[in-house]
Amino acid sequence: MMNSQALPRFRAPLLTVMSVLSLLAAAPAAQAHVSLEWPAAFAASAYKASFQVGHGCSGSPTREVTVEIPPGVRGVKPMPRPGWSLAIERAPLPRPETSHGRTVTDEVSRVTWTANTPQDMLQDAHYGEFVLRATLPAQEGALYWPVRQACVQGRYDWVQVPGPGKDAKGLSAPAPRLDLMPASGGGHVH
Ligand SMILES: [Cu+2]
Repeated sequence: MMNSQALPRFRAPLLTVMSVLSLLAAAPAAQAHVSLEWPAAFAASAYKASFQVGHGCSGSPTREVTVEIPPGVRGVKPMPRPGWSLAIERAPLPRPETSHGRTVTDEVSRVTWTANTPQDMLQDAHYGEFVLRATLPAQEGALYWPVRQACVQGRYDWVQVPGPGKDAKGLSAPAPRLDLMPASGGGHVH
């Protein structure tokens, strides 16, 4: 006989695993344009955001990629790329926060990778990843990461966000989307 008290506890992780699997199954459709390698994560967890760039601008090589950090994302650390310069912009927080016993008043708001020379640029025939690490907000739901891709000729601004209750179908330049699922419990994250 099944213990009725154990059931809800058992059910939640199962649903979570299933929703992760269904999101992962849906991922290949989003691999054109710029998308996140892992499109789902737990709220309030440490997350490695890997932005996948699959093509240039109508054949022109990519020379710069900028990621705008969504509200509530903390502790952003971008991964350097050989041959590319990193620029990190910070902005004041709405109100000061405490992290590791220290008061924090600003946070990374934008990260830009720029190719140092034409040889370092990402050719249209090649595939590239632009990576950062951060702590995700505690609020579950969709989190959009606007990305701007500049090429030698032309650019794409992957910044479109679907309206409430709509999906990204029909958007020509959707912003990469991360689905935050309910946090798996407390814990200390960096
Ligand atoms: Cu595309």
